[in-house]
Amino acid sequence: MTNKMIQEVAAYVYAAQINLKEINKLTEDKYPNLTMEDSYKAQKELVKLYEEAGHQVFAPKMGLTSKAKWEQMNVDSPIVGYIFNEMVEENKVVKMSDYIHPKVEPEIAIVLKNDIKGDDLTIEDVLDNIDYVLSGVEIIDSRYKDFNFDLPSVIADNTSAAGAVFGDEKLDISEIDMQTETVVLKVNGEVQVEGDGTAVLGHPAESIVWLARHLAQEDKAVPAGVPIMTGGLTAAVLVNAGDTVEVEFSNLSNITIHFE
Ligand code: OOG
Ligand code: MG
Repeated sequence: MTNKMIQEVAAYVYAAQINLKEINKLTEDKYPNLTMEDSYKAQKELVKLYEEAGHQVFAPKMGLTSKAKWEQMNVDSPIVGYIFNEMVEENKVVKMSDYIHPKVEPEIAIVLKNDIKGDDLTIEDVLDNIDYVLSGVEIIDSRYKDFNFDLPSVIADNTSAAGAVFGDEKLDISEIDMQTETVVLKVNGEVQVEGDGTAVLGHPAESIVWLARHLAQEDKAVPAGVPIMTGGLTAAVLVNAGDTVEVEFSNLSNITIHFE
Protein backbone atom coordinates (compact mmCIF):
# COMPACT_ATOMS: atom_id res chain seq x y z
CA MET A 1 0.00 0.00 0.00
CA THR A 2 1.29 3.47 -0.82
CA ASN A 3 1.93 6.04 1.94
CA LYS A 4 -0.93 8.07 0.59
CA MET A 5 -3.31 5.13 1.00
CA ILE A 6 -2.02 4.45 4.53
CA GLN A 7 -2.77 8.06 5.43
CA GLU A 8 -6.21 7.72 3.89
CA VAL A 9 -6.92 4.65 6.04
CA ALA A 10 -5.79 6.52 9.17
CA ALA A 11 -7.94 9.56 8.35
CA TYR A 12 -10.97 7.34 7.69
CA VAL A 13 -10.64 5.50 11.02
CA TYR A 14 -9.84 8.74 12.90
CA ALA A 15 -13.08 10.32 11.64
CA ALA A 16 -15.05 7.25 12.78
CA GLN A 17 -13.39 7.41 16.20
CA ILE A 18 -13.91 11.09 16.92
CA ASN A 19 -17.45 11.11 15.51
CA LEU A 20 -18.41 7.81 17.23
CA LYS A 21 -19.54 6.55 13.86
CA GLU A 22 -19.72 2.85 13.04
CA ILE A 23 -18.01 1.71 9.86
CA ASN A 24 -17.64 -1.62 8.07
CA LYS A 25 -14.41 -3.46 8.68
CA LEU A 26 -11.76 -2.04 6.36
CA THR A 27 -11.15 -5.28 4.48
CA GLU A 28 -14.84 -5.72 3.70
CA ASP A 29 -15.18 -3.06 1.04
CA LYS A 30 -12.75 -0.16 1.09
CA TYR A 31 -9.36 -1.83 1.56
CA PRO A 32 -9.65 -5.57 0.78
CA ASN A 33 -5.87 -6.02 0.53
CA LEU A 34 -4.93 -4.32 3.80
CA THR A 35 -2.17 -6.34 5.52
CA MET A 36 -1.14 -6.31 9.18
CA GLU A 37 2.01 -4.45 8.20
CA ASP A 38 -0.03 -1.76 6.44
CA SER A 39 -2.39 -1.51 9.38
CA TYR A 40 0.40 -0.93 11.93
CA LYS A 41 1.59 1.88 9.64
CA ALA A 42 -1.95 3.27 9.57
CA GLN A 43 -2.09 2.99 13.38
CA LYS A 44 1.09 5.06 13.58
CA GLU A 45 -0.50 7.72 11.36
CA LEU A 46 -3.64 7.60 13.51
CA VAL A 47 -1.55 8.29 16.64
CA LYS A 48 0.00 11.26 14.79
CA LEU A 49 -3.46 12.63 13.99
CA TYR A 50 -4.36 12.47 17.70
CA GLU A 51 -1.10 14.13 18.68
CA GLU A 52 -1.64 16.89 16.14
CA ALA A 53 -5.07 17.45 17.74
CA GLY A 54 -3.39 17.90 21.14
CA HIS A 55 -3.81 14.42 22.63
CA GLN A 56 -1.02 12.48 24.26
CA VAL A 57 -0.24 8.79 24.46
CA PHE A 58 -0.65 7.55 28.03
CA ALA A 59 0.67 4.00 27.56
CA PRO A 60 0.91 1.21 25.02
CA LYS A 61 -1.48 -1.72 25.53
CA MET A 62 -1.61 -5.34 24.56
CA GLY A 63 -4.75 -6.95 23.19
CA LEU A 64 -5.92 -10.38 22.09
CA THR A 65 -3.58 -12.21 24.44
CA SER A 66 -6.02 -14.87 25.64
CA LYS A 67 -7.76 -17.85 24.04
CA ALA A 68 -11.04 -16.49 25.42
CA LYS A 69 -10.58 -13.36 23.29
CA TRP A 70 -9.36 -15.28 20.24
CA GLU A 71 -12.43 -17.45 20.30
CA GLN A 72 -14.76 -14.52 20.90
CA MET A 73 -13.28 -12.37 18.14
CA ASN A 74 -12.23 -15.13 15.72
CA VAL A 75 -8.57 -14.09 15.49
CA ASP A 76 -5.25 -15.76 16.31
CA SER A 77 -2.61 -13.21 17.29
CA PRO A 78 -1.90 -10.66 20.02
CA ILE A 79 -1.94 -7.01 18.92
CA VAL A 80 -0.54 -3.70 20.18
CA GLY A 81 -2.30 -0.37 20.52
CA TYR A 82 -2.20 2.84 22.54
CA ILE A 83 -4.23 4.31 25.39
CA PHE A 84 -4.44 8.13 25.23
CA ASN A 85 -4.55 10.37 28.33
CA GLU A 86 -8.19 11.30 28.01
CA MET A 87 -9.25 7.65 27.74
CA VAL A 88 -8.38 7.09 31.39
CA GLU A 89 -11.66 7.30 33.26
CA GLU A 90 -11.05 8.71 36.72
CA ASN A 91 -14.43 8.80 38.40
CA LYS A 92 -15.74 5.32 37.59
CA VAL A 93 -19.05 6.71 36.39
CA VAL A 94 -18.88 6.38 32.63
CA LYS A 95 -21.09 8.07 30.09
CA MET A 96 -22.52 5.77 27.41
CA SER A 97 -22.68 8.80 25.10
CA ASP A 98 -18.85 8.82 24.92
CA TYR A 99 -18.95 5.39 23.28
CA ILE A 100 -20.62 3.56 20.37
CA HIS A 101 -21.21 0.08 21.87
CA PRO A 102 -18.77 -0.36 24.75
CA LYS A 103 -17.64 -3.69 26.15
CA VAL A 104 -15.69 -4.24 29.35
CA GLU A 105 -12.87 -6.68 29.95
CA PRO A 106 -10.83 -7.37 33.10
CA GLU A 107 -7.09 -6.91 32.79
CA ILE A 108 -3.90 -7.04 34.82
CA ALA A 109 -1.78 -3.91 34.32
CA ILE A 110 1.98 -3.88 34.83
CA VAL A 111 4.08 -0.81 35.67
CA LEU A 112 7.81 -1.14 34.99
CA LYS A 113 10.50 0.59 37.02
CA ASN A 114 12.88 0.78 34.04
CA ASP A 115 12.31 1.03 30.31
CA ILE A 116 13.00 -2.36 28.75
CA LYS A 117 13.89 -2.95 25.15
CA GLY A 118 14.70 -5.84 22.87
CA ASP A 119 13.41 -8.68 20.75
CA ASP A 120 14.97 -11.38 22.91
CA LEU A 121 13.78 -10.48 26.40
CA THR A 122 12.62 -13.23 28.74
CA ILE A 123 9.82 -13.27 31.24
CA GLU A 124 12.51 -12.94 33.97
CA ASP A 125 13.71 -9.68 32.37
CA VAL A 126 10.18 -8.37 32.76
CA LEU A 127 9.67 -9.69 36.30
CA ASP A 128 13.00 -8.16 37.40
CA ASN A 129 11.85 -4.77 36.14
CA ILE A 130 8.33 -4.59 37.55
CA ASP A 131 7.63 -1.68 39.86
CA TYR A 132 4.09 -2.72 40.75
CA VAL A 133 0.92 -4.37 39.47
CA LEU A 134 -2.59 -2.88 39.23
CA SER A 135 -6.00 -4.20 38.36
CA GLY A 136 -7.62 -2.77 35.27
CA VAL A 137 -10.80 -2.74 33.28
CA GLU A 138 -10.52 -1.82 29.64
CA ILE A 139 -13.57 -0.30 27.98
CA ILE A 140 -13.21 -1.32 24.36
CA ASP A 141 -15.33 0.21 21.64
CA SER A 142 -14.64 -1.14 18.17
CA ARG A 143 -15.58 1.33 15.49
CA TYR A 144 -16.66 -1.64 13.35
CA LYS A 145 -20.30 -2.70 13.18
CA ASP A 146 -21.04 -5.41 15.76
CA PHE A 147 -17.31 -5.63 16.63
CA ASN A 148 -16.96 -7.49 13.35
CA PHE A 149 -13.28 -7.16 12.41
CA ASP A 150 -10.15 -9.03 11.38
CA LEU A 151 -6.58 -8.38 12.53
CA PRO A 152 -5.70 -5.65 9.98
CA SER A 153 -8.96 -3.81 10.69
CA VAL A 154 -8.68 -3.91 14.49
CA ILE A 155 -5.02 -2.84 14.43
CA ALA A 156 -5.86 0.18 12.26
CA ASP A 157 -8.64 0.97 14.76
CA ASN A 158 -6.03 1.21 17.54
CA THR A 159 -7.15 -2.16 18.94
CA SER A 160 -10.63 -0.83 19.87
CA ALA A 161 -9.03 1.36 22.58
CA ALA A 162 -11.55 3.79 24.05
CA GLY A 163 -11.49 3.78 27.85
CA ALA A 164 -9.43 2.48 30.74
CA VAL A 165 -10.01 2.24 34.46
CA PHE A 166 -7.28 1.25 36.90
CA GLY A 167 -7.57 -0.11 40.44
CA ASP A 168 -6.42 1.99 43.38
CA GLU A 169 -3.96 -0.31 45.07
CA LYS A 170 -0.41 -0.93 43.85
CA LEU A 171 0.81 -4.44 44.60
CA ASP A 172 4.44 -5.30 44.80
CA ILE A 173 5.53 -8.30 42.74
CA SER A 174 6.15 -10.15 46.05
CA GLU A 175 2.49 -9.63 46.99
CA ILE A 176 0.87 -11.14 43.93
CA ASP A 177 1.21 -14.23 41.78
CA MET A 178 -0.11 -12.93 38.48
CA GLN A 179 -0.74 -16.45 37.16
CA THR A 180 -3.04 -17.55 39.96
CA GLU A 181 -4.75 -14.16 40.34
CA THR A 182 -8.43 -14.72 39.62
CA VAL A 183 -11.14 -12.39 38.41
CA VAL A 184 -14.92 -12.46 38.31
CA LEU A 185 -16.85 -9.86 36.31
CA LYS A 186 -20.45 -9.18 37.26
CA VAL A 187 -23.02 -6.98 35.58
CA ASN A 188 -25.85 -5.86 37.85
CA GLY A 189 -24.87 -8.54 40.35
CA GLU A 190 -24.79 -11.44 37.88
CA VAL A 191 -21.57 -13.25 37.04
CA GLN A 192 -20.81 -12.91 33.33
CA VAL A 193 -17.22 -14.13 32.94
CA GLU A 194 -14.37 -15.42 35.10
CA GLY A 195 -10.72 -16.21 34.55
CA ASP A 196 -7.20 -16.20 35.92
CA GLY A 197 -3.81 -14.79 34.98
CA THR A 198 -2.65 -17.88 33.10
CA ALA A 199 -5.23 -16.93 30.45
CA VAL A 200 -2.88 -14.15 29.32
CA LEU A 201 -0.24 -15.97 27.25
CA GLY A 202 0.39 -18.28 30.22
CA HIS A 203 1.56 -15.33 32.34
CA PRO A 204 0.70 -11.61 32.05
CA ALA A 205 4.43 -10.72 32.09
CA GLU A 206 4.74 -12.69 28.81
CA SER A 207 2.52 -10.02 27.30
CA ILE A 208 5.22 -7.43 28.07
CA VAL A 209 7.82 -9.68 26.38
CA TRP A 210 5.56 -9.65 23.32
CA LEU A 211 5.17 -5.86 23.50
CA ALA A 212 8.94 -5.39 23.79
CA ARG A 213 9.46 -7.53 20.69
CA HIS A 214 6.90 -5.48 18.77
CA LEU A 215 8.31 -2.10 19.84
CA ALA A 216 11.89 -3.25 19.16
CA GLN A 217 11.02 -3.39 15.46
CA GLU A 218 10.88 0.39 15.65
CA ASP A 219 13.85 0.60 17.99
CA LYS A 220 11.53 1.60 20.83
CA ALA A 221 11.45 0.49 24.47
CA VAL A 222 8.53 -0.52 26.66
CA PRO A 223 8.15 2.58 28.85
CA ALA A 224 8.52 2.59 32.64
CA GLY A 225 6.12 4.38 34.95
CA VAL A 226 2.80 3.80 33.17
CA PRO A 227 0.27 1.00 33.65
CA ILE A 228 0.35 -1.31 30.66
CA MET A 229 -2.76 -3.40 30.09
CA THR A 230 -1.63 -6.95 29.33
CA GLY A 231 -4.88 -8.00 27.60
CA GLY A 232 -8.32 -9.21 28.64
CA LEU A 233 -8.31 -12.30 30.87
CA THR A 234 -11.78 -13.25 29.68
CA ALA A 235 -14.10 -12.58 26.79
CA ALA A 236 -15.34 -8.97 26.78
CA VAL A 237 -18.89 -8.20 27.93
CA LEU A 238 -21.23 -5.74 26.21
CA VAL A 239 -22.72 -3.12 28.54
CA ASN A 240 -25.87 -0.99 28.42
CA ALA A 241 -26.90 2.31 29.97
CA GLY A 242 -27.77 1.79 33.63
CA ASP A 243 -25.44 -1.18 34.09
CA THR A 244 -23.15 -1.50 37.07
CA VAL A 245 -20.05 -3.54 36.37
CA GLU A 246 -18.24 -5.06 39.34
CA VAL A 247 -14.87 -6.66 38.75
CA GLU A 248 -13.56 -8.68 41.67
CA PHE A 249 -9.94 -9.82 41.77
CA SER A 250 -8.48 -12.24 44.31
CA ASN A 251 -5.71 -9.87 45.46
CA LEU A 252 -5.74 -6.76 43.27
CA SER A 253 -8.26 -3.98 43.99
CA ASN A 254 -11.82 -4.51 42.91
CA ILE A 255 -13.21 -2.03 40.37
CA THR A 256 -16.80 -0.89 40.06
CA ILE A 257 -17.96 1.11 37.04
CA HIS A 258 -21.39 2.52 36.53
CA PHE A 259 -22.54 3.24 32.96
CA GLU A 260 -25.07 6.03 32.66
C1 OOG B 1 -9.82 -5.75 20.36
C2 OOG B 1 -9.10 -5.31 21.60
C3 OOG B 1 -8.55 -6.47 22.36
C4 OOG B 1 -7.84 -7.26 24.64
O1 OOG B 1 -7.57 -6.99 25.82
O2 OOG B 1 -7.91 -8.42 24.23
C5 OOG B 1 -8.09 -6.12 23.72
C6 OOG B 1 -11.26 -6.10 20.63
O3 OOG B 1 -11.52 -7.18 21.17
O4 OOG B 1 -12.12 -5.29 20.28
O5 OOG B 1 -7.91 -5.01 24.14
MG1 MG C 1 -7.96 -5.04 26.32
